[in-house]
Formats: sequence, C-alpha cells, structure tokens
Amino acid sequence: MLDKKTIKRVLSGIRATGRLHLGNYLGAIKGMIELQNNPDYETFYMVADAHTITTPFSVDELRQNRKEIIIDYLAAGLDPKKSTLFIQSQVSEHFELSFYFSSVTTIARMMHLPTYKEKVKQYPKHNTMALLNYPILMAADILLYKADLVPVGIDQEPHLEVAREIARKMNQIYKTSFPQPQRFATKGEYIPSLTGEGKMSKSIEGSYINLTDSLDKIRKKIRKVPTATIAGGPITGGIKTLFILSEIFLPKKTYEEFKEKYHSQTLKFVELKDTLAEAIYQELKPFQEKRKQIASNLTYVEKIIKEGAQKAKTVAQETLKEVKEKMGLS
Ligand code: AQP
Repeated sequence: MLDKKTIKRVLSGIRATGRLHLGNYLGAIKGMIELQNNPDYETFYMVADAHTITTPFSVDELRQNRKEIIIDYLAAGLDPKKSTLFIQSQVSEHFELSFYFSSVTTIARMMHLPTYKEKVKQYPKHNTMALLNYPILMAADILLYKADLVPVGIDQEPHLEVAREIARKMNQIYKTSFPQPQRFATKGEYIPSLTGEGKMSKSIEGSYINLTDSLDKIRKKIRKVPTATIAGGPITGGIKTLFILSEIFLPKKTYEEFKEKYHSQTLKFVELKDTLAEAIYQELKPFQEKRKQIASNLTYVEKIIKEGAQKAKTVAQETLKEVKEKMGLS
C-alpha cells in the first residue's frame, strides 16, 4: 500500500473557447492522461470556464463548450474513477483564493507578462482587469489543490512562475504551506502553427487541426502548410511544423527517411503531407468514435460534472480555511 503522504497532486485545465486542437491534446491532455494513470498522483482536471471570459466570448457558446470539454476529456481517456473532472466556476473557492493572492501580487508584475501583452495586442478593446488577473486566478486554481505538478504546454511557463512566486510570498508572509508547482512537460509541449508562424492556436484561423477533424479535412489543412523554401535548406516555417508533427506521429524510420530525402533534395512534399495526415487521423479516430458515444449520453456527463464539483470543493474548502485563518480572516 502506498503511503497517503507520498501521493502528489496534479491540476490542469483547458479554457472553454471551442473545440480542442492537436496543440491542446499533445501539450496538455497527453500529460494529463499519463499522470492520471500513475498511482503516485491524485489528479484534478477542470474546464477553465472562468478563464474563458478573459477574452471576448459568446454566452451561448460558453454554456455549450463547458460540457464539450468534459466530453473531450472523457473521449481522450480521462477517467472519472481516477481523476476529478470538474468545471472551475462551480467551485467558487477559486475566486476567493484568487482575491487573497492578488494582495501579494503587483500590477507591474502582471503587466509585464508576455502572455498578457500578446492578448492585449490580439484584443486591444478587451484589455480588462480579468485579463490582467488571469495568472493570479491560475495560481489559485493550482494552489487551491496544493498541486505539485501541472501538465500544460510551454506557453504556460510564465504563469507557472507567477504561481511559484505567489506560493513563496504566501508561505513567507502568512506561513502557509503551498508547494512550488512545476510544469509536467510532454513531447508535444510546443506544437507550431500550420501557417508556419507561432503556435497552433484556437483563435488563429488556419493554424490548427481539431481533434474532431475528418481525414479529408486534415489532409486539406496539411496540404496547405507552406513549404516554399530553398530546397534542402534550413528547416524553418511550415517545413519545421511538418517535421515536428512527423516526429510525433510517424514511425521513427519513416520520419528519418523523409528527413533524409529533404536534405538530399528528393522529397516530394505531397507524399510527406499525405502520410502525415493519415497518421494523425489514425491517432484521432478512436477519440472521435468514443466522443460520439459519450456525447449521446448527456445524463452520464452531467453526473460526472456534479460529482467532480463536490470532490473538488472538499479539497478546496480545506485549503481556503487554512489561508483565511493564517491571514486573519476567520
Ligand atoms: N500549440 C500548442 N502546443 C502545445 N500546447 C498547447 N496548448 C495550447 N496551445 C498549444 C496547451 O493547451 C492547454 C489549453 O490551453 P488554453 O486553456 O490556454 O486554451 P486556449 O487559450 O484556448 O488555447 P489556444 O489554442 O492557445 O487558444 P487561444 O488562441 O484562445 O489562446 C494549455 O496547457 C496550453 O499550454
């Protein structure tokens, strides 16, 4: 039997901004599954619906997407018997802790974060306090469960640094017992965009492959990846995207053969692209089939959401109680 005390906690979440893409799957969900299946960890995975309102959103879509992400989690292999699956806004302790954390965080620190600056550039008319507070709420999400590990993509590293800073300050000033959460990295911690510039992202049209895309759709998207370059030259832009995805999805030998052909200037890109499209689809097919089954049983999904909120709340309340006592708030 494992000593209860050696079990570490894990927290991760995905915003309810739409259908999941390969970046979300490889950078976050794969790591979430790996840790769920490791008995040394207790895993908490949420739908970050409150984080969704930090950028422009539609009320109806948000309502629907909260459930869709839970269905995605289940179809991808998250198991409610092993992981607590819940919706962030149903555990109000996240917001309370976030407010307490904001008292140890400066405005300047938040304004200098690259993620904040990027989002302001993307949505100049939506420079809200919620957006500025995003990393504080994320720190609360993680530390409410005293999570040691956070399976997320590399783009989230600056936010994890903020969470560690907040944990240190809280422990120093109020003698709380927060851990220093670390990112759990996967092989796909950074999936580049199909456009060849930046990362694969839901909000950038033409950049992503959805987990629910058909073979035909995947093939069309991959065929559009720009490959115009000096033949056999440095691997950059769209070609880099193709090779990163190939390394993940193709057998090692096939990947190396394509690379060799590229360097010897004998590669037919359409051949690489179609082989890659097929391999991606084969990996996604079981997910797509399972997703259809789960989506037709919404009573089951609702039950998981309800039970998840109750389980998460029990842990959340314990931490909040400790923080309030130590901060002189109870
Ligand atoms: N391209 C990526 N490569 C690896 N991991 C990625 N993640 C996102 N993009 C990549 C990881 O997926 C998880 C969920 O991200 P999120 O909650 O930030 O969702 P999001 O913001 O909706 O993701 P996008 O696609 O980047 O959306 P927009 O365009 O709206 O900002 C995280 O663990 C993230 O690291």
